[in-house]
Amino acid sequence: MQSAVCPGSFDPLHNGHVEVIARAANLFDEVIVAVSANMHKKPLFSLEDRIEMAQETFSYLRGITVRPLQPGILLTDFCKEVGASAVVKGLRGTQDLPYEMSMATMNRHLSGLETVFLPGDGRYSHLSSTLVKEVRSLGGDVAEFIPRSVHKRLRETAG
Ligand code: COD
Repeated sequence: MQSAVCPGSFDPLHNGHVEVIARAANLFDEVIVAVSANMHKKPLFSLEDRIEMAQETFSYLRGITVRPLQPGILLTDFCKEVGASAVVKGLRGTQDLPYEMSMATMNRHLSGLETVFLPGDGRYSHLSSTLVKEVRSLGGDVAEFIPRSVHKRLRETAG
């Protein structure tokens, strides 16, 4: 059985993430969505909320589970613990490549862990969690960019 990890902060999850993770589930027997607790900035949503939103979003897809990526844990160690042979990352465009290449190369040097890059769908290439939060905080409508469970919680959070 081939398992892969899709890691991220997912603060919050948006449709660019969802599309890449759903495609990863077509390539691997099992996909583990690893929700990172370790963020440099204070997150808008707690780790528990981010996990719940991901669980609600992916509940209709087979082979996807959601787990916390606790602070102080290397992604390579997490992958070993859950038995994953690869990390799957989405690329919005060439701007993502330098940073993602550094992480992929570091992970391969650390433990032989491979990274599979999937080109993000052009419909979502403008999406980032930061932009979704900013537009929402200024009163913009972000419903078409995020899963329903995220939209519900954003409304509760931001009024
Ligand atoms: N379209 C397609 N894919 C997208 C889009 C989009 N519009 N937006 C984001 N993505 C993909 C990217 O591949 C991104 O990496 C992933 O979704 C997650 O996005 P974010 O923004 O939620 O996640 P980040 O960048 O905050 O996550 C960083 C990690 C948690 C992956 C990273 O810090 C990490 O691996 N941490 C573990 C500790 C560790 O091992 N550190 C050393 C790494 S070498």
